[in-house]
Parts: sequence; structure tokens; C-alpha cells
Amino acid sequence: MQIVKNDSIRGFSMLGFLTRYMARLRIVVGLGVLLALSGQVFAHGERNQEPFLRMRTAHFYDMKWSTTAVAVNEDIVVTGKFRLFQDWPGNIPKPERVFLGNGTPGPVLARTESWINGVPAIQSGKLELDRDYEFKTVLKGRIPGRHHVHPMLNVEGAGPLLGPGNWLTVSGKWEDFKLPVTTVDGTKIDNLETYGVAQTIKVHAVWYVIALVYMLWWLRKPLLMTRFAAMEAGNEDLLVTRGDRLWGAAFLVGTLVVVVMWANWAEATYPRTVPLQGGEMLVDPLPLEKNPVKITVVRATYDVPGRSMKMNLSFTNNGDKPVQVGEFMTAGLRFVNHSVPAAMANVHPDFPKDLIPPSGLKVENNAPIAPGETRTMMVEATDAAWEVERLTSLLNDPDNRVGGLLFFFDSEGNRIIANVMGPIVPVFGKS
Ligand SMILES: [Cu+2]
Repeated sequence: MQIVKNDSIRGFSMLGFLTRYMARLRIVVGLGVLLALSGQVFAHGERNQEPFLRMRTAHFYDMKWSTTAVAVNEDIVVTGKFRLFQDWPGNIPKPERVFLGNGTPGPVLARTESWINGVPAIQSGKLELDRDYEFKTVLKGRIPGRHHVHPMLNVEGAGPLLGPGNWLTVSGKWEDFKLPVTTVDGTKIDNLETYGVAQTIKVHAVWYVIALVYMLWWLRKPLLMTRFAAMEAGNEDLLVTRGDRLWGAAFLVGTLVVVVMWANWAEATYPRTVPLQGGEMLVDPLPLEKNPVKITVVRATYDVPGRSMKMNLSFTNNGDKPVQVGEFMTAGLRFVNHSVPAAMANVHPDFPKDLIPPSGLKVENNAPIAPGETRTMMVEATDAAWEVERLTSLLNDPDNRVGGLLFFFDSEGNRIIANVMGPIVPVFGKS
């Protein structure tokens, strides 16, 4: 009776557990559907990166996508430049070993080409701080869907640093994807995706079978407790028979024969092989551009309720042409000064709109800064994007610093790129 009663209690609580579990499951599924529907808002986690990783490391600019919609097997060429910021955060390693990649939700695209300043960027290499690099990647449509794709630098010890993301659409069928390659000895591989997979499976299967047969030989004999009892009684000699020893020896010889035969087969089938390459890419940065504008951050504040970054900046124009502040760019966001036509023209029509806050950049005294002039001006970047991109969490950092690029344009429309960096103070109302 006792057992039955206990069982019924267990059955009852099991039901309760299942009911609660199902309720939770429904909530989780519901949230998942919500997240999927609002993909634009949640993207794939890049906004969870700390602001210092996005505002003070790699600044990607002049980004261009050859197209934003391709069929499976078609190419998207992504080009652009990046500057490794002067005020690199002290808590992450310097870019001593960097790999150019792209941030995607899974292997939705195959990267068939990578270049940095015209040098193949198949391998990692050392890059310099406060210098600019030009890159190019060719991405081939692989998995159909609408994907948020970023240029990305993987810095050893620092992790992935993402550039601005764009929505790319891949249409067609995944089954049609092919990655043909011609090897150095002229062998044509129809599809790198499936090349050698059958052989790999075969080799693994054979070894699994061998291991299983060996194991079963011992498993069919009396196990743990019986063997322990035999040991205790001092009869361990009886546990391993002459047949067992012969079986073990046969396996040893058989394994060696299989290894040698297969090695010979591989040598004969693929006579010319190259080991995986562990070398590093060596690349020079782009030549230094003249930067005649000196910037000092007098005071920078972030107005929390107003979602506004205000920087009081002192500019000194040491050049020979008047210049105007055209754009402030940080974490992929582009605050453009609408009253500078050259700055507006500098925005490619295909650049993702969600990264160009519509209110733009407000510059207190928009008149060009004359050669030799020093002027202190208020520059304001106000938008909900600070919150949407979760950049405001920088106010919780023990090292509240803001960093970004300022684009100036001279009277002939030439662009000057300057670093702007300094401490930032949160304000809750008036600044
Ligand atoms: Cu993204």
C-alpha cells in the first residue's frame, strides 16, 4: 500500500511539474516569436558589446556593399576602410594579431576573398593603432534568408570588433550552393563543401567499429563486482585468459597494419599535400593623411533623459583652407551635419538608414573655421539610437570615455578625418 501511495504522490507532483513546465515553455516560445518578429531591434547580439569596444577600437568608414540582395552562389563585394583608434581601451590587448572576417548569424555566406590594403588577408597579422586600412571581402550567398551582416576584425585577446551591419538578402535554395576550387596541382574540386567528407566518414566509421568490437569482447565477460570479488580472493590470474591475450595481440597488430596501410594509401592518392599554414600576414597601413585640425575636448556630457551627447570642443585649424564639421561617427552610427553639403554627399545612398540618426549633428556655430583660427563650439548628437544601440551603458563603466571620428570638409569638399576622445559625464537634465 505504501508503495502505491508514494507512486501516486509522485505521479501527481509529476503532473504539476509538467503543467508548470508547459506554462514556462509557452512563455519562452512566445518570447522567441516576439524576438523573431522584432529581428530588426534585437539583431544578433552586437549591441550587447560594451560601448568601449564599439566606440574606441575599430572605426569602419566608407563602407560599400556591391548589392544587398543575391541568389545562392552569387557574390556580394564589401569594401571599406577602418581606423584602429588612438585611444584604444587599456583593458584589452593591442591589435598584435588580427583576422579580418565578417559577423553573420551562422555560416550564411561563404567568404571567398579577403584583402587588407591589397594584401591577401587569408591569415592573421599585426596592425597598427591610429592608422587606417582599406579592406575588401567577397561573400558568396550560401543559406537563403535575410541576414544582418557586419564587417569584423577578430583581435587576439580582445574578441570580435564589429563594423556597421547591413541587411543582406539571399534567395534560392541552400541545396544548390556550391564552392568549386582548383587546387595548386590543377585538380578541380566541384564542391569544397562535400569534398572528402565521404572518406572522413568512412575512416571514422571503421575506427568506431574496431573500438566497439574490442570493447564488446571485454563487456561480454563478468564485470565489476565479479571481478572485484575475484581480485579479493586472489584469483586475478583467472580474469585474463590466454584467449584474451591472443585477442589483444591480434588487435595490436591489426591496428598497426590498418594505420600503415591507410597512411600509404593517402600518400599514393594525394602525393602533393601542403600543411595548414601558420604564417602571418604582413601589411603596411595606408599612408598618413594630413590632419591640420587640432581638437581638444573641453567637456563632454551625456544627457540621459534627453538622449543627447554634447561635446564642447576646441578646434584649431592649422591648415590653409577653411573647414567645417561635417560628421561625428562612432560605433557605426553616423551623425551628419545637414547644413554641410559635402558631408551629406559623403553618405552613400545604400548605407543602412538605421545607422544614420535623422536629427543629424547639430553644430553650434556652423561657419567655417578659418585657417589659423581657434574656436570652441558645442557639438550635439541627439537621438534614441544611443539607447537603441545600448551605448548609454558606457556611463556604468569605470572608465567613462567617449571616442569617435570627426569628419571635416574644407572649402573644396576635401575630407579630413580626426580622432575625438575624452572623458564623458552623465547629466540628468540640464548640462
Ligand atoms: Cu547585426
